[in-house]
Amino acid sequence: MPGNLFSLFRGAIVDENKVFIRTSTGRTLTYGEMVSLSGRMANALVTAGVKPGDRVAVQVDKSPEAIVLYLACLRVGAVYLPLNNAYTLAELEYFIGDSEPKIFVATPERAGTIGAIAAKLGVSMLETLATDGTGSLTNRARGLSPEFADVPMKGDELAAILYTSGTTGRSKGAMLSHDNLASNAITLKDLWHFTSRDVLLHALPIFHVHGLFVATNVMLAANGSMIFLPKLDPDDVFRALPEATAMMGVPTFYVRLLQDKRLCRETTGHMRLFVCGSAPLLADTHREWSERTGHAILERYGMSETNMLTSNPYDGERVPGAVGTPLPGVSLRVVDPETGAGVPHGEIGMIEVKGPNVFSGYWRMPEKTKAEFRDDGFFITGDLGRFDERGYVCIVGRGKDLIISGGYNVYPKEVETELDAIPGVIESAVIGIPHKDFGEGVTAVVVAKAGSALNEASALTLLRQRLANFKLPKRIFFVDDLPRNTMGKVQKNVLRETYKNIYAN
Ligand code: MLC
Ligand code: AMP
Repeated sequence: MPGNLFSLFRGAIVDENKVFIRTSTGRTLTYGEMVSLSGRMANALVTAGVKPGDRVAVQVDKSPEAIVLYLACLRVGAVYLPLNNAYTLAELEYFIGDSEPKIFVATPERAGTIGAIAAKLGVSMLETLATDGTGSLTNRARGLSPEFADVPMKGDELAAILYTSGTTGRSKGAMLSHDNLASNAITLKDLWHFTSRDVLLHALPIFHVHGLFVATNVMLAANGSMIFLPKLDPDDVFRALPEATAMMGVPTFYVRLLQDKRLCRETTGHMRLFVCGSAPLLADTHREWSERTGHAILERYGMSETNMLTSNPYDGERVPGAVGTPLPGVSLRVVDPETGAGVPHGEIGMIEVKGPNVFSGYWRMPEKTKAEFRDDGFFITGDLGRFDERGYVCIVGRGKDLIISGGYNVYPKEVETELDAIPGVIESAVIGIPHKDFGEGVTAVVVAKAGSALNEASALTLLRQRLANFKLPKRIFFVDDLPRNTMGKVQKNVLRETYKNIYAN
């Protein structure tokens, strides 16, 4: 492994003049410019007092400079901490308090409000970065030298922290090392045949594993190019397809593009690979995509804590409804969730994993870390699956109370806690209901006090101030009682059955 991950990316550059990122507005950043700008930005971070191990929290819009900031953090040895730009101030307050960043980088529009919270929590530095690359951070970097001696890192030192929500409602920071990220970048580049001739159509957000560590790191390791779209806009996608060779997306991308008449063999004729992950891809969507385009989507499986774990083959059968075989170097076993003993081949159990890609633990949560690792070092994913007759892994459900909506994780407990805090609410239950666009739709069932004037609209208005938009229930139903079993536990399965068809059309 390369020590500092940046040295892997630098070593992969065969052509400095090659475009690394081109935006939908036509701005470009070459590999040579990426190296010099990240050097300047690394110098800017150091002059701002950032030291190896310091956290750099970032909530900005998608831009080439945001990626450069990530790379500058690697070069400095700082810990990059990207935050979803849908997070509310209430959510940010928790992340800032928990991670204690040295510096917070925000969009110019949010700098005022975030600055006030950050200052209250002891973060002395606030910098800005806008989508067009302007802002106090790039101003600071402009006059500085492009030369920067990358800080040597031990492979197990931290490169990034990714917050993922938890079953208790408290988000946990997954600590990822330089080696964790390097191993996946190298493996996936090779497995999916990425080279410097590739152009990746990149419409994902860059604050999660998929858009940052899978898409961007793989392209960096391949010295390939990316077309950066701010979001999944079908018009932008069809404009970019003739120049692209590959795309990575969540199932909602594929579901939405299938609804577009332009999707056919001709419009996808320049592509060599479509990758999907972050949520289950329906076998029907896989089949329909093959029929319309002639391309079999390559589905893979991973998570924030582990990066990628399995993949369907590049050459070979890509099976609808299966996530493929464990990546080289990854050990994956299926066990009885209670005892931890292996289940017979083909039977369903808890998926546990081990490998160079697996994180070292949750930031400042040793108890949580201990609870989610077995004594022999295997990480308990919380996903239920089985091996099929080909040796492919099939994910059949989750042992964790988690909803995945449009590729984003939503833990019911977090939404329930916010609902229960609303005056007039006695209790609530939040469930995921099949949704044709988002895969699962966050749905709340609420018991209100007699005479309360609370309704769906007023509850949503209150929630909107507290929770990121993708966590908001698509529907809230008011009932007299929640169904309970003899132990007094809410029967979410009964609720799921009651509301199962509400998003069918
Ligand atoms: C947006 N909205 C969502 C949503 N995204 N609602 C539920 N789930 C989502 N994921 C809501 C907004 O609140 C808004 O509601 C309305 O939809 C339109 O907002 P938008 O911003 O225009 O959304 P859109 O561009 O349509 O985005 C949908 C999406 C996007 C699915 C394209 O969410 C997306 O890019 N998801 C990818 C997430 C991702 O990268 N996951 C990877 C995690 S890593 P209103 O009411 O305000 O109109 C991981 C590991 C791994 O999981 O294995 O990869
Ligand atoms: P996150 O914590 O956001 O990284 O989400 C990780 C979770 O997404 C995993 O634990 C799985 O439940 C789910 N996931 C990722 N990829 C797939 C896939 N291809 N099929 C089914 N679930 C997936």
